[in-house]
Amino acid sequence: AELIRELRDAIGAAQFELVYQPIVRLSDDRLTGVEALLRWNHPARGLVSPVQFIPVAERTGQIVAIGRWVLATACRQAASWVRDHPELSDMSVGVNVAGRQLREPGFVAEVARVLNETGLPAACLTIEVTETAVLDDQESLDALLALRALGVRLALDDFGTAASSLGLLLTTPVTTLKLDRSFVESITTVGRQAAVATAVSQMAGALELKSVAEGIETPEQRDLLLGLGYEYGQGYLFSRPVPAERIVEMLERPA
Ligand code: G
Ligand code: G
Ligand code: MN
Ligand code: NA
Repeated sequence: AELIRELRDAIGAAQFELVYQPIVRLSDDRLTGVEALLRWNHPARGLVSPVQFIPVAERTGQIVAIGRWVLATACRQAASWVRDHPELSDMSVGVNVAGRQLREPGFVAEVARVLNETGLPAACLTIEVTETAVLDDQESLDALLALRALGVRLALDDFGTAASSLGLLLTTPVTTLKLDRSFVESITTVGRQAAVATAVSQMAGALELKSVAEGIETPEQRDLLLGLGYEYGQGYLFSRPVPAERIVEMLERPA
């Protein structure tokens, strides 16, 4: 209950912050995008993980206000990167969106308004939803179709961890699959993880979707996933989530 009250005050008190984790092209480690990740600097508790407060905010509906702030902040930031680095016209910023936000009436209109106000090209925004967030309902599907019609990209996050994965590929207009890091963690050439990772990348290829492998921590994992057909990767090997200023440095001094 205390957390709920504190969450209510957190936006006004500017206690939220976004960090950005690079998404790189695996063939050359070049930055091709970032994922925005929310951090809560609580005055007394210190840094509170989204794992702790996002589920609470979803239950209370506070996720809608928090999500609005995340979307506007990430788009404003990305618009400035794209403006200052014209070579970045293909880059995208990934914004995580909870099921409750997606189904909120007016969510698509808000995305359209934020793109318009910040001047961020629609293709430079990737809305990341988990398989479980996209319930098998008309509201979710309508929202995804409308976002896609705006030109926004759609990523299925944590792909492979929920029961409904495959059906969603047929019913939703996703553009990107993000292979969950549980498949990457202990991947070896001969193991079961590699078999699943291969199947996912082949499916992505056949459906003309981008494939991103998450949670890459070692060069061995990178090489293996590249060999299995993954074009993009994300993980501590390339960079932890970092403040916006660090992304600017990476952009201005490419690897
Ligand atoms: O960055 P970290 O590993 O702490 O993120 C933990 C979880 O919180 C991840 O599943 C991530 O998708 C989720 N998360 C991070 N930022 C946001 C956000 O802005 N909105 C939503 N809905 N989830 C987020
Ligand atoms: O669910 P989602 O994919 O949005 O979660 C992103 C989370 O994964 C963030 O909290 C981020 O800090 C975490 N993460 C990113 N890269 C790595 C990695 O290489 N290893 C591990 N263990 N976690 C990672
Ligand atoms: Mn994500
Ligand atoms: Na994930």
